[in-house]
Amino acid sequence: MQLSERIKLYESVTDYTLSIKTPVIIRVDGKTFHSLKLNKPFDEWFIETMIGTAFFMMKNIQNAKLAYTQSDEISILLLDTNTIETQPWLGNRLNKLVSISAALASSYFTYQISKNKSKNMRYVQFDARAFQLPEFEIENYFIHRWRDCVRNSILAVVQSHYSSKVLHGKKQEDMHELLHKININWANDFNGHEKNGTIILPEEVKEAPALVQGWKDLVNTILTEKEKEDGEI
Ligand SMILES: Nc1nc2c(ncn2[C@@H]2O[C@H](COP(=O)(O)OP(=O)(O)OP(=O)(O)O)[C@@H](O)[C@H]2O)c(=O)[nH]1
Ligand SMILES: [Mg+2]
Repeated sequence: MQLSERIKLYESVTDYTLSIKTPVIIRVDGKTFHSLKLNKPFDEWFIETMIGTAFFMMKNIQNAKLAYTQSDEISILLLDTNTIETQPWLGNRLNKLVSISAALASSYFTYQISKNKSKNMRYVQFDARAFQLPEFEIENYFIHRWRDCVRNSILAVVQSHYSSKVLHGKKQEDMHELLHKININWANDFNGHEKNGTIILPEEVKEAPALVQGWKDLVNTILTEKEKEDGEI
């Protein structure tokens, strides 16, 4: 067997391709972002930069219908179902989906941090995963990430006032109680992104896909590309 043929055979073993016409989720997550020097419990620059990163990814990912960002992660929903001819992004080749997504997020975020004099310059990395879910689980996937957001948000607030010793074994209701004792009301005192994360829609769509309507109403912090350009965030 010719050398070129042989090498192609080795490469092809892990050249996985996802199914066409089946929803794809890509999630990127910042690597060791706990070590970035950020304001506690929430860092406004960081939140804006994560939202900017999500917009940048949406612009560069074909068939991206919605992004959801919370904490240091961004989930993107891709649907190649506009028409029967619609092609999947990068042919749905798994290695390409994850590597290009991680590169988009890492390069954009690194550029932003390099422009901010008050943050230590760092070449940041995002990991990425891509997978498929049946349509009926798409909303459940986003509910699952949103619950993670709410849990982390309450924890971040309570941790900025109480030691880990006091918080050991405490449930979410107990944490709310601890905050009430010091006149903090998580539900009223923090903005939409800080509590629920942010949904980002492409400008030409303006509407979240029907399959996530219930979850969209729970999050209720929604931005379109147009709003970003108008400086509304
Ligand atoms: N201070 C501060 N930290 C934040 C904010 N948003 C996210 N983070 C940090 O980002 C981390 C995200 O959690 P993880 O992704 O599990 O932690 P990680 O350090 O990035 O670790 P890996 O993802 O496993 O590499 C949180 O633990 C926080 O430390 C913020 O607004 N302010
Ligand atoms: Mg992380």
